[in-house]
Amino acid sequence: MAPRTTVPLDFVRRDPASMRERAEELLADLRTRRSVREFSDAPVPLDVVERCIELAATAPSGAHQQPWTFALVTDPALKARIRAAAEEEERANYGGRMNDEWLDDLAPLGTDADKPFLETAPCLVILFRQAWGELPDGTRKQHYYTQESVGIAAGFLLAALHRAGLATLTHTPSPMGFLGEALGRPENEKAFLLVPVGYPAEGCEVPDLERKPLDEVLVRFD
Ligand code: IYR
Repeated sequence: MAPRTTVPLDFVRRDPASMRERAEELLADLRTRRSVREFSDAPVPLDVVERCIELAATAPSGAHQQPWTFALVTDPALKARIRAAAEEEERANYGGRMNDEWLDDLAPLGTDADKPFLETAPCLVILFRQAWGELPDGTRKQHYYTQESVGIAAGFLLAALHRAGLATLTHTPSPMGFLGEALGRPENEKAFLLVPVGYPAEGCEVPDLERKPLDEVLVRFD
C-alpha cells in the first residue's frame, strides 16, 4: 500500500466582510456568463487558455486520480473535420433521434444541426474522461467517480475562462466517439465535453433566459 504522508494546509482564514465581498464579486461576474454560439474568429491568447486548463486540473477527483485529459485544438483543418463529424451526428439527432418533447425543449435556445462555431471559434477545448488508467505493465487500473470528477473540472474550466475574459459554449455533440478518433486518443479516454473558446462575435445575441432564484434551488435544514 502507498504510504500516507501529510503537509500543512495552505488556507487563508478571512473575516466575514471580506468573505462577503469576495463571494459577491464572483457571483456578479459569473452571473454574466452565458453560453455563446456566435463566435468571432479573432485569435485569443493561448497562454491564458492553458492557464485556465491548469486551473481546471486543480479540481478534486476520485482517489485523486485526476482522470482527465484536455485537448486544445486550434488547427483549422482539424476544426473543420470536427465540425463535419459533429454536424453529421447532429443531423441524425435533429432529424429523428431526439423526440418531439426534446426538440420542443430546445426551441427557446434556437439550436440546430449547423455548428459553424466549431470552425469560427479560434480554439476548441475537448475534455476527455479517463474511464480507466494504465499501469506500467499495460494492465488496466480502475478509476473512480470519473463522471463526477471530470464534471467538476469542466465547471472550473468554464468559470476560469469566463473570469479571464473568454466566452465558452458547453457543446455535447452526441454520440461523441468521433472526437477520440479525430484526435487519436487512446481507448480509455472518452470524450466528455467540447468547449469552443473565443470572443463573442460583434453584436452577438443570446437567448433571453432567467436563472432560478435562490429560494427555488436551496432547501435549508437549520
Ligand atoms: N447536442 C445537440 C442538441 C442539444 C441538446 C441540449 I439538452 C442542449 O441544451 C443544446 C443542444 C446540439 O448541440 O445541438
